[in-house]
This record gives sequence, C-alpha cells and structure tokens, in this order.
Amino acid sequence: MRRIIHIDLDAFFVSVEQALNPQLRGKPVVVGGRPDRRGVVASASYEARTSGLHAGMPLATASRLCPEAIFIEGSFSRYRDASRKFMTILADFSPDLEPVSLDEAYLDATGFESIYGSTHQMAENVKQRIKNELGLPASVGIASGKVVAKIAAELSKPDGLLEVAAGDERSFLAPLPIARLPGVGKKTERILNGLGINTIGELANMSLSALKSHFGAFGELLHRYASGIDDREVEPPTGAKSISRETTFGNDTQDRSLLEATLRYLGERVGADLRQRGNQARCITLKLRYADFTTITRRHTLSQAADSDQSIFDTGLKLLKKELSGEKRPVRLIGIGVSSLVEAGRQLDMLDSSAQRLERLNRVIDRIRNKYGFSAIQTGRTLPLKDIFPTTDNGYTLHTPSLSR
Ligand code: TTP
Ligand code: MG
Repeated sequence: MRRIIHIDLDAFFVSVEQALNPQLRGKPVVVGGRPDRRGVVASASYEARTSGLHAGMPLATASRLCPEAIFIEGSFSRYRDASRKFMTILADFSPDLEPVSLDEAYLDATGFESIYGSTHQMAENVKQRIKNELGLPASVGIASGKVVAKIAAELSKPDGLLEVAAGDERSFLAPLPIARLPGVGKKTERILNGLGINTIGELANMSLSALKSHFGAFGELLHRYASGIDDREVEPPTGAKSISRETTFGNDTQDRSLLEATLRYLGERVGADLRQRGNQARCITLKLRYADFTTITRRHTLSQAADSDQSIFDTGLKLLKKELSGEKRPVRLIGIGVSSLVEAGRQLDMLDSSAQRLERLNRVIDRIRNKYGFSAIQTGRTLPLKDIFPTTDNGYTLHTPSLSR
C-alpha cells in the first residue's frame, strides 16, 4: 500500500524571519514590504491571518485591517537557504523526494513503516527535525496519493499532522468545497457551481460522461481526484535522480543463492546505467517484498560515492544478509537502487588504486556489453541465473526493470 507524505512549511517567509528574530514570534507579521509601498503580502503569520490578512492582499489593505502588524521587506536569499536545508532534511528520510516549491515537497514513504514504527511516526520525526534544526513549523499530510496528502496537510495547518487511512480517501474529501481540489481554479469552480456541484463528494458522484462533456479529458482527471484516486508517482526533479531495478519472482523464494544472484544481476544493470550517465552514487537501497506483501527498503550511505558493480552489490548483499537473518517469510520481489548521485570524475582523484582498478574493469565490461549485449559477460555470481534471464518460461519472471528518473 502506498504512503505518500506531503510537507508544507507554515507561513514560510514569516517563519524564517521569526526563527532569526525571536522578537517577531507570536506576533502579527507580514513579509512583503512596507505598507506605504505598493505591493502585496507574500506571507502573513497566523496571528495576522486572524485579522483576515492573506497572501496576495495589497499591503495598504493589510495595514488597515491589522494596524499593529509588523511589516518586513524580507530577503529571498534567506528563504532560499532555509529551503535548501529543509530539502536536505527531507532527503534523509526517503530517496524518493519531489520538491514542489521552496517550502513544499512530497516524500514516498511506502515500505518505511517498519523503520519508524509507522508512517505517522516517520512524519512526526520529519516535523521534529525541521523544528529542531531550522526552527520552522511544518504541516504534514499522509495518504495513499498526492492529492489527498496535500489537502490533508492544508487542513492540518498550522503545525499539524493529518493521516488519511487507506480506503478513507473518498469520504475524507466528500464534504470539502471543490476549490480545495488541485486543478480546480476559478473558472472550473464557476462552471461546477452552475451545475449545482459545490462539494468534492458531489463532484465524485457526477457521471464520468457528464464531466467529460463539460471538461473533456480534464473531466476524467477531476473524477479520479474527486474519488480520491491518484496514482502519480513521487518524481525526483530532473537532475537529482535515482536508478533502480527490481524483479518479482514467479514463485516466492527462500533460496539464498537465487536471491543473491538476482541481486547481483540487478546491481550490475543499475551499475551499468549509473556509469552510462556518468554518475556515481552515495546511497544504496535494497528493496524486498515478502510473500505476505510486506515491503521493506533498507538503505546504506557510502562514505564515498561509487559506481562499480562491486560496491553496489557488496552493499546490497550486506543489507540483504542483515534483513534476512532470522527471516522466515519467502521473498516475492527483490530490488536494488542507487540515489544521492554525483557527477563521476569529481571524486576520481580521491579514489585509492584498488578502487581505480575496479573502475577500469567496469568500464571494460561496459564496453563489451555495449557491443555484444548485456549477457555477453556473466560474472561468477550471476551464473546461477544463466537459465533464468532473460528467458521467462521456467517459473521466474523478469519484470520490466523500473528506471526512475
Ligand atoms: P505558501 O506555502 O503558499 O504560504 P505560506 O508558507 O506563507 O503559508 P502556509 O503554507 O502556512 O499557508 O507559500 C510559501 C511561500 O511562498 C510564502 O511564505 C511566501 C511565498 N509566496 C509569495 O511570495 N507570494 C504568494 O502569493 C504566495 C502564495 C506565496
Ligand atoms: Mg507554506
């Protein structure tokens, strides 16, 4: 079951100012400029919001509604720095991180329950670190998809945490006004109101054909979102990437040598992709799904970025051995991924000579494989798989390797 976390910092620009200057805390504060200037409110503290202030409001109006408010010019470089630190904290929790704006991001927390006890606890830890290290309040929503997670975070503000249990998405959304739904702007809202549709529940109950006739393909999306269905992946921004491959076995297995050989094979594919892109990775993640569908991921951060098949496999194998010690459940799926990518070459001169030898060896292997195909070279440890890949007629299925950007 997917668990998506949405995090949005509260009154971001104002909170950064309040973290730096304790005298501003607990007071109505506006970032945007002096009230005698033209311009609008960029961010208003929650104390100022009780007087009706909000982003986008002309500064003069804000000052009339709340004369005691403190108006600050603000400094974008401070907010950019805070934003970078915020994203760095989030990246420690999951390699699947999608920053949406300076103060907002999604994390894919699927499979992390066992590490933190629950997704709820993981979200608490995220909030705590942001509070402790940056002095900023954050609101967090947890759900099976992005739309519901984002709305949950909004409703929990300020300093909130709201989880929508799997299966409750539709009933959670039903009473909310349609304007809460991402994608519903002023125009869509007007048309829907004209049709007598005011809540997301009423929207979800509209027939798909009626929605399509009014909004075309967008109508279908509206219908899905209103019903709490949203399969969109958490996508790391282009540039900061991760690469992963995974395989579901046709028959669940406890055969250690098969698991290790499969891991080796997948690790080699990941390594080849990594080198092809000219990247090295610091983070190696093992993924296992057991026969009962429990999914776990285990992560290890290397002291130095690497791109050799050996480093990827050795790390993956250590994680695998640790995870499987005392484990009785058969394994349904195994996967390995790398993240925290850096440009190769940056660190090359720091590598010791044995690492350099591995580098060279891997490059030779890549050249041969590029010319003659991936299976032209079988390393010792993948030999047990010789009969398995790429054929699929012997009980084992090689699923399309997932390559996440
Ligand atoms: P938001 O997250 O929309 O607003 P916020 O963080 O101030 O308040 P909250 O999330 O608690 O409702 O935007 C983040 C920052 O982006 C905000 O602090 C200032 C900036 N911003 C503008 O400069 N202009 C705007 O119109 C909006 C909406 C935000
Ligand atoms: Mg915010």
